[in-house]
Amino acid sequence: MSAATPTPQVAKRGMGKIVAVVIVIIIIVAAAGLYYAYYGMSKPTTSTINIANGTGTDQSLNFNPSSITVVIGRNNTIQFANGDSTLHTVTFTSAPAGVSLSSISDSSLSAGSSFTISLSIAGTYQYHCSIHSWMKGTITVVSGY
Ligand SMILES: [Cu+2]
Repeated sequence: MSAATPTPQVAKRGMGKIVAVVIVIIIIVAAAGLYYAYYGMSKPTTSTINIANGTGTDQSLNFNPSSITVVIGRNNTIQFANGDSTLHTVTFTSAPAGVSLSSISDSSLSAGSSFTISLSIAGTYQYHCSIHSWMKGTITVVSGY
């Protein structure tokens, strides 16, 4: 009679350890999920529009990409990077109501330099380089999901 008593207690201690391990695993998975939700998906990133070397003389080249869609709060900070050996401009010709075209344009983007804008009003933006007539681009800004 008395010898049978210890067996259930040992089994209970074993279960307690398994439950503890499962809880720790759940906490680790939840923490990893939160980490990726915050840093992996929500962290805003910059969209880059490149001007490749030679764009100022080769009419088959253009702003790259010449057409992009960005999402407010996610990637609506846009950097224009002049990788060419000559001066370009980023001159906006149309934008949604309330946006000042001159405030988002750069009339003198020198070789090797870049400039950055943030477009926070949804709509279609069109721009070109005032020096090279074949250089034209469109940016579509949409609301975050
Ligand atoms: Cu140009």
